[in-house]
Amino acid sequence: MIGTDAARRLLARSGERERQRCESLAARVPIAGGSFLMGTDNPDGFPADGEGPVRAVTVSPFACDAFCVTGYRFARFVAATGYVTEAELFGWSFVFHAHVPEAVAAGYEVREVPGVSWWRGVPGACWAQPEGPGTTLAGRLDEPVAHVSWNDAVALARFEGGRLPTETEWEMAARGGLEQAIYSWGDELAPGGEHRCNVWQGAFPDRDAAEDGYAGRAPVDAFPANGFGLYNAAGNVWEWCADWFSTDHGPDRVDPRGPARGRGKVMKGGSFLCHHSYCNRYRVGARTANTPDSSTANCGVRLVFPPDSPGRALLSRR
Ligand SMILES: [Ca+2]
Repeated sequence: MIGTDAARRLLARSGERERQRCESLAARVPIAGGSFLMGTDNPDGFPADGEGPVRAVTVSPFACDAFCVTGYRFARFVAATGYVTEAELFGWSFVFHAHVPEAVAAGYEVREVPGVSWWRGVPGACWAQPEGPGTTLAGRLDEPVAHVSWNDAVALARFEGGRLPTETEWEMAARGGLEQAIYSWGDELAPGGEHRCNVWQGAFPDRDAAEDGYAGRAPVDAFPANGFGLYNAAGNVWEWCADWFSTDHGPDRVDPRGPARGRGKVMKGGSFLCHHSYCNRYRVGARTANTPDSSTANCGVRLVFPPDSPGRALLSRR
């Protein structure tokens, strides 16, 4: 278990500049609400995921984290509450195979995952030890926290007075005011040759060319914001949503909240492991799911808050 003291030590070791930077990465942006066209019928997508049909949905106003929750922010939560994540309770989490340090592979019973050759079940991997025992968030507290389950994300939200976004809220915020664009910045993955998100380049899963500058998680502000001020709504880490996953979107078109029950919770946004050849789910209409107690190295969270909640002012950036 990481515990309160270790989280406090992690925070204490960070320098003043890093602390100030990470504090600024807790900013929120207002989302005015209104109607938008949700989902996609794009044939390059995954219709079996329930990406479509495109439907007009109305959303009430809310405030949204401009950035995914950082390791710093999660450390503050643990330092204040002593919260123990499910990865810690289970004793392991999923780490990308190429990111498992040799010392961890040699010293611990790292498990291969049948049918998913790029994941390893790594003992001790958790939010504060992202690649297993001996690894740390020191010096990278500005990366999105990972290895948090849906249940962990809900606990964090309760502590902060927020909640997880519904899938509809997430998608509206991620679209940034663009109607039916493929990505949260437009229709081109890399307009003018400029990378706009942290995904995979090269031959998956063996060689990450990291042409976007990052192999693994990038700082939460690594690329320009979308039209509503959200950073990294595509790629980097998947983001948990409140809804149970279903491919049947039901009749509700005003603040829909998904089905009453299910097996997996919706995740949006794609991750640093997504690649156009096999998983182009960094498209804003794409979606997937995982069970609420699952944790991986490529899933984090972005919270939402009441529309008039006092958030930290968004600093002028780039
Ligand atoms: Ca990358």
